[in-house]
This record gives sequence, structure tokens and C-alpha cells, in this order.
Amino acid sequence: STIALIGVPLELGAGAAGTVMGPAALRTAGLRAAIAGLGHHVVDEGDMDVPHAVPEFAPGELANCRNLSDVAAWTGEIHDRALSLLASGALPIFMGGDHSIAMGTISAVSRFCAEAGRRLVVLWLDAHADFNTPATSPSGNMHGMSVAFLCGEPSLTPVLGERAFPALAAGDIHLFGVRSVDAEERRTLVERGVDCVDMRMIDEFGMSALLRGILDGLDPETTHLHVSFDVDFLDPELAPGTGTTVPGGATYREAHLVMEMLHDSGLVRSLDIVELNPFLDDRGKSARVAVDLVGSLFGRSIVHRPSPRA
Ligand code: DIR
Ligand code: MN
Ligand code: MN
Ligand code: MN
Repeated sequence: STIALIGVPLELGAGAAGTVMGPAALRTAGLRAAIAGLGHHVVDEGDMDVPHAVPEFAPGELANCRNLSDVAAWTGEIHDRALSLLASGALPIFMGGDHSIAMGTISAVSRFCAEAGRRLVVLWLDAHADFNTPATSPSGNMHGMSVAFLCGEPSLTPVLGERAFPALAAGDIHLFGVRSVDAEERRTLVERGVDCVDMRMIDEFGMSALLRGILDGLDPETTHLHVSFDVDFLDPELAPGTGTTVPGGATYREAHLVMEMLHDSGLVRSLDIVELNPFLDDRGKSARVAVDLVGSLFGRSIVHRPSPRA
């Protein structure tokens, strides 16, 4: 099927400005050619336009959310655009933008899957859990609340306005690579039973065994796997170009192995690439690594490709 690139230049969900340049940097680093060179048909849909902020947004419980009116307007527009891309049969790649774009992309994927009778599973590659609520967030930055929103956190539902989507069940989202969780956020995460593969587990058991545990038993005929790739999943040595780096992240080969295994699974039907901040990058290093990794996700292999269960 066609792979559709769409730029979502949003930075108002993050604390640091600069992710508006994310889509441009991914294009400069050759994202389209990297995927097309593997034999896929790729179209670049360009960047989404900046929407008008939702006027008169009554904050209430949402008073702590920075740039709420703008982020809410983006969320609605992203949702609609994502839904039409999915309906066209394309495999969309959402080039962020900060991680608040996932409130729009994944809410649409969830709605699409419900209508198509498919099971949605989300893999959230991130140093952070993004499970804050307006009540727990120490920063007020909405990119730290996306997973809570997607799991149906009631105080956040007004962000999508009158549109509705099936909230993700705690067992259908897997946080992977986590090493920074706020105190209150941890409490909610544990309470809600969200699967969180943290770096401690990865150190002890290894990326491949833990990822296999998530992917094994999922049927590509009936499952839609959405991968939400926050660049800060990677170690800062590898990817300094992001606003909230945390030491102890995925190495170059660990990250490639994850992408290679995801490709072999045949499950991936949509992708976010988020939090790339070219303003903080080191001569395009992080953008290049991200493009390289997406190559592995879409089928580039070194020599041979063992079956996942070999
Ligand atoms: C922090 C940082 N937990 C917050 N979150 C980030 O502001 O909620 N997510 N950076 O990617
Ligand atoms: Mn994130
Ligand atoms: Mn993060
Ligand atoms: Mn392929």
C-alpha cells in the first residue's frame, strides 16, 4: 500500500520551541527517498496548516494546560486529517511536531480500527510515560499527557471537542524505553495498569525478548499496530536534537533491532515520528538517525532476515 508522509508542525505542546522544524529536517535527511528506495510507493502530502485556536475554550480542570486552545484546535484537525488518510488505505507517517500530535493521530486510528473491526495495539517508544493529567503535570506541557488522554482520562476528553473515539484499554498500549516518570504520574500509571517496559527491565532482559513478548500472538490480518516514536527514546549521545533528553536510552543497534523486528512482524500500519527539534540538533545528526531507523522499520536489512520465531 501507499505510504503517506504528512508534516504536523506543532510545538505548542512542548516546553521548548523548535519541533515545528521537525518535518523539514526529516525531509532534508531524506525520509522519502529512504523509504522509496526500499521499493515502497511514497507520497508526501506536505505539511498541515496552522489551525485557528479554539476560541473561548473554557478551561476549568484544564487550567494547567499550556496553550490549550491551540493544542485543542490542532488535535481536532489532526484527527480529521488522519482519519481521511487511513480511509484512503494509505499507511500514514505523521512527522511531528511534539508528542501532543498523538492525541489527534491515535484517536483517529482508534476510531478507524473500531469501524474496520480491527484490534488496535500501540507501541509507545519514549523515555517518558506521557501519562500526566492536568491535575498531576508539573509542567503543564500537553505532550506529557498524550497517553492519559488516549486511555480515556476524563479531564482531558474536551481536548477533542465533540468528536469521540474508543479509549485505549490499558493492555493495548505498551510504553517501551521509559526512564523518566513524574511522582504523581507514576501513581496513575500503576493504578491504571498500563504496560510499561522501563529501562531497568530492558537492561535485565533485553529489548528483543521484551518486544517479542508484546508482538507474539498478534495476528497481522486483524491487528493494526501503531508505533509512536519519540526521538528521546534514543540515548542523547545518539540523538541530542530533542527537548527533553534523558540519559540511558536505546543504543543505535538496540533501536535498529526494534525497528527490524517491527518490520518482520508485518503488523505496523501507522507511525508517528515526534519530538525531533532541529534547533537543538548537532548538524542534522538526530534527523539522520531517525530516518535511518525508519528505513529499518520499512524493510532495510543488513544481510539476512531471520523469522521472528526462528
Ligand atoms: C514531563 C516530561 N513528564 C512532563 N514529559 C516529556 O512535562 O510531563 N515527554 N518530555 O516527552
Ligand atoms: Mn513523548
Ligand atoms: Mn519523551
Ligand atoms: Mn516491507
